[in-house]
Amino acid sequence: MNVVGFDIGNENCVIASVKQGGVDVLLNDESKRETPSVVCFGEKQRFFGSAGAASAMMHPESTISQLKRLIGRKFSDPDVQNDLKLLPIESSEGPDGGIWIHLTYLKETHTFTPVQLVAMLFAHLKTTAEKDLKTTVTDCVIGVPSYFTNSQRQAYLDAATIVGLRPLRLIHDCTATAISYGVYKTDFPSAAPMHVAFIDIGHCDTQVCIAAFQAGQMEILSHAFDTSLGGRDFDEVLFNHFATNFKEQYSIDVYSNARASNRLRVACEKLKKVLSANLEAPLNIECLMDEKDVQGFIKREEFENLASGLLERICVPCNKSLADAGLTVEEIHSVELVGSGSRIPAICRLLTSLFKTELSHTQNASECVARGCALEGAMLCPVFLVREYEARDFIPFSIGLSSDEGPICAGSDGVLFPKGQPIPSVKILTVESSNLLHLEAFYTNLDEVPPGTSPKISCFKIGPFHESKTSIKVQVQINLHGIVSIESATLVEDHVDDSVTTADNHSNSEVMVVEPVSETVESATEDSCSADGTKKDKANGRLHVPVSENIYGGMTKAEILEAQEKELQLFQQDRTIEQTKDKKNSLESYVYETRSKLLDIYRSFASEQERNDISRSLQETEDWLYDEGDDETVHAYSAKLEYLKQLVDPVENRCKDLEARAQATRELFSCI
Ligand code: ATP
Ligand code: K
Ligand code: MG
Repeated sequence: MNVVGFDIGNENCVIASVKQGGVDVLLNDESKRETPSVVCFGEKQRFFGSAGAASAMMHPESTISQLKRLIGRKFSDPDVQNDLKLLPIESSEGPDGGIWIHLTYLKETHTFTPVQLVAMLFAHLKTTAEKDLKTTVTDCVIGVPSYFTNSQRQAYLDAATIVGLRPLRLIHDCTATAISYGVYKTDFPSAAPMHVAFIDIGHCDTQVCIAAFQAGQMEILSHAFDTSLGGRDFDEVLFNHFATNFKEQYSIDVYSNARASNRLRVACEKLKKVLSANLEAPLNIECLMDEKDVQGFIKREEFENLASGLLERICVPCNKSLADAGLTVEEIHSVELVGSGSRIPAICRLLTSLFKTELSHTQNASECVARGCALEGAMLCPVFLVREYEARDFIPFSIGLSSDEGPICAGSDGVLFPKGQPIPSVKILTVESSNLLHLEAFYTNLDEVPPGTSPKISCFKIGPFHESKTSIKVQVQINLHGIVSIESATLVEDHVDDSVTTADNHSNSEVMVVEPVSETVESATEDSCSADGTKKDKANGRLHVPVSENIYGGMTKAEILEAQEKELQLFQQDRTIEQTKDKKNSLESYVYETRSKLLDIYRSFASEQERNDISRSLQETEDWLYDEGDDETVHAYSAKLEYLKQLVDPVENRCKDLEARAQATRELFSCI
């Protein structure tokens, strides 16, 4: 058993795990450390990673990347609409307002949700990890952007569940990086905490966090972000530049042609990378459109001018994270720049002048998130002995809870869990109600959450409990994933409870909020059920009330089961095709090997008749393979192979017999 860390990027995924005391990045089928985040539906099977990226050009309308942009979001969200425009796939609004992706696969139309597609990516990464570690992988820690909403987090958990992964924790990307920074560093000053800024510029987003380090511990002080600012936006600057140029120079409108747009985008991303190492770079694409070859050229300086607006935007989350942490740049000890989108030299220059310090690069820019996830996984998993390390993080968005009677909150602002609330945390509420209690969780401040986010998070039904009016103790938690949930609800039989304190400014006098959180773990082992669904806890005489939860936009158990079944079917199809390819390959190589053996070692063991028969059959099989047998079933290839083996085996056996006898004779002589 092992626990792995996943960094699911919009462009690249990285998997890491703890091995013999250190953290290793796992290798994929091509022995690479990064796996492109691509799912491609080919003619007969799905392709992932590099294979997916390679077949993307052939099947653009059934190749999906940047899935992280779509998961857990609404179709009508303007950001989603912008992203969908960049993908050459067909989509529509699902019945719950979510996104539906439509594609043709195996001559049928299929509809998938982003959760199902992310699940496919997870399945591929799981298999990759299992191949490298040579063991099954279920436990994992997955990095998520700090700006992920409740429904995006839940969507990740659902995707993981569909493919049999068990996330021990969803952890903020920058927090994972901060952990991989802090765990191995020992030279922290003892007097005051050391402040480090982490800036992660990926393919689609920029995340910034400031953390305070001391020996053996780390605390995140602030998270800031731009959800739509990453390497991809720099590609787009180049794309627009050349698309405009080509209109004049070659009279072609790349925008009007999906395939040409796709090719120019890919070329611009390459060009951008070349410009990171060179002061100028050419762009050549053969037959881009209307059978025209195009040529372009750009200097780094010109690119930087074109991208000046993007560069300025990078300062915004950096300044916000300083302000939220209450620190000036002088109080920042070092700035760690990570994420491959940050490799543009102008970004480094800009941040150096903003933070008034040389940037440090102690972290591997593309691997630090996965490494931090693996470390966190090892810390959460009792099997691993990891040095104690305390990492404190918090939720970046304020959350409120309301009943039918109005908001339930600790203060005047209607907030139950304010921005900055530690992950995890629990609060205990005492609410008066009869028969059934409805609670709604919502974001209280829409300026904090990414634009387009719905304030509605989830609703809870507590009960039924057949009593006219009673007090119910509800334990509400922010769990390790940063998701709000109700841990348990119990009937309060004894109405006089000393530990209950009524909050000051309460909109509803019947509702009381209780803190602190010490008595959160209550054993409910010896429960017995009563007729109305409440459970009696014999140990302390409390009655547990059933709680049902509905996360807006989340999947029901039945939907998850259905998705699991569908995934299994798709998986079996992939496997059948893989097995068929393997069988066909073995048949092909058997033909070639046997042919050369006939001229060599089999020569003296086969009669002329046998040699002629075998040769003829080999030739027939080869002809068949190139003709009608090019695309056959696994059984057809097996049958051909068996037939050939029946002809060849007698010769093969004679050959082996003699070899065995020769070996025995040699051994006999060596003994004498
Ligand atoms: P995200 O964090 O947004 O989910 P990700 O983690 O997949 O995405 P990274 O792998 O960190 O993103 O970075 C990918 C981006 O880095 C791409 O836009 C890519 O073009 C860019 N990039 C990679 N190498 C270079 C380079 N040498 N110069 C400039 N940009 C580069
Ligand atoms: K990545
Ligand atoms: Mg990333």
